[in-house]
Amino acid sequence: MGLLFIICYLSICPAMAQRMDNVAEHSKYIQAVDEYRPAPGQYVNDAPEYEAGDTEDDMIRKCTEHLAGDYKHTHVVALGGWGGYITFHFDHSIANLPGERDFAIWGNAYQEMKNLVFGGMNEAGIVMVSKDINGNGLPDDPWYEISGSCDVDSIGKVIYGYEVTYRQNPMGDIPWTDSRGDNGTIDRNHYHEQEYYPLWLPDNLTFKGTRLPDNMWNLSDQVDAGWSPYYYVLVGFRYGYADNLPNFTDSSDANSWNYEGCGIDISWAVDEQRQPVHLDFIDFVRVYTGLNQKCPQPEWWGETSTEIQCAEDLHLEASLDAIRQATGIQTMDQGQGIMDHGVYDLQGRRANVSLPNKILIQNRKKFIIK
Ligand SMILES: [Ca+2]
Ligand SMILES: [Ca+2]
Ligand SMILES: [Ca+2]
Repeated sequence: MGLLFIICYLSICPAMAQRMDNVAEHSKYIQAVDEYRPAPGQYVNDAPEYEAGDTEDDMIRKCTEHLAGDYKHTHVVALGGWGGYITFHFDHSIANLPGERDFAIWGNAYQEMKNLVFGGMNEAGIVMVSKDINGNGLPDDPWYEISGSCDVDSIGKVIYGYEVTYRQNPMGDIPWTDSRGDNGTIDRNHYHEQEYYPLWLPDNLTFKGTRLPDNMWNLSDQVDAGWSPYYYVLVGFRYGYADNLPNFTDSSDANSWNYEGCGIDISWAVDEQRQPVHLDFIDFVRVYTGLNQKCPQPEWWGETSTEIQCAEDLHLEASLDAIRQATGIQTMDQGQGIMDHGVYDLQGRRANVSLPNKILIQNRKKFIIK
């Protein structure tokens, strides 16, 4: 136990401490994107735009330019068909507050205008969370899926351990095969003339995860054919996904944030056996398209693809307070009343108080100098 504690102490705490200062210096919004691997789709290579010669790192940087910051200054990023994903982080660890939603992901879902169903353009993305256990700032630690409402509302209809592989077919429909022996295509349309296969990624892209039950209903016979000859809707799921429910509870009120519908409680995280896991903090969030379906009309909206625009910590101050309590480390400015005597490093050696970003000890209290 003692050794474990020391390992945890050395690996987790410095990373947390470096991501924590004063509230004013922190943002509740996405700081940067770590990974971007969309599946093929009509918005891929376009949101964000691929330019000749772009590498995967270039596309990740463009995603950061789209998604970092507040809602007014961010732009939609498309994840393409089933399985396509993005991973991002904040400038601090997000705490899991008991009984509360902890972060929200904003997309472009909306309520269909005839109010025939709950939702209408809901392209649910499955959310995953991860904690930077090894403290290296990279998303290379265990991942846990957020168990959304389909797990309880659609028992027997959710496909776990699903897998899809996409093949290149330049400027043509993109073929896919799945782990159940089915196959299909992501179809081209004349609204989007660019290549649909992510041009910076290799052929045979394979994605693994959970497939949510198809949510597309054909309600064409319920609307006036003069208004629209066909009317397809994507019905919303109750909670626990991205790009599933509208960002606002009242579409005419830009302050009516839909925290209930778009918020995620870290306590919903489950392991591969779908058993709850306890996470006190998370450092990385991943979102992948959870639906594998397309609208059959060639002139309609094609494949279902999750889009996200923004994400935020719903309780920034509480996250920072929780980090302070968890680490017991105070962040100090240079010259903030630290006397240059009786200061030690973690190995118990006399230390120079001007050492930046090192955990030091004085009077049995840990602190870190910025
Ligand atoms: Ca929570
Ligand atoms: Ca890591
Ligand atoms: Ca969408």
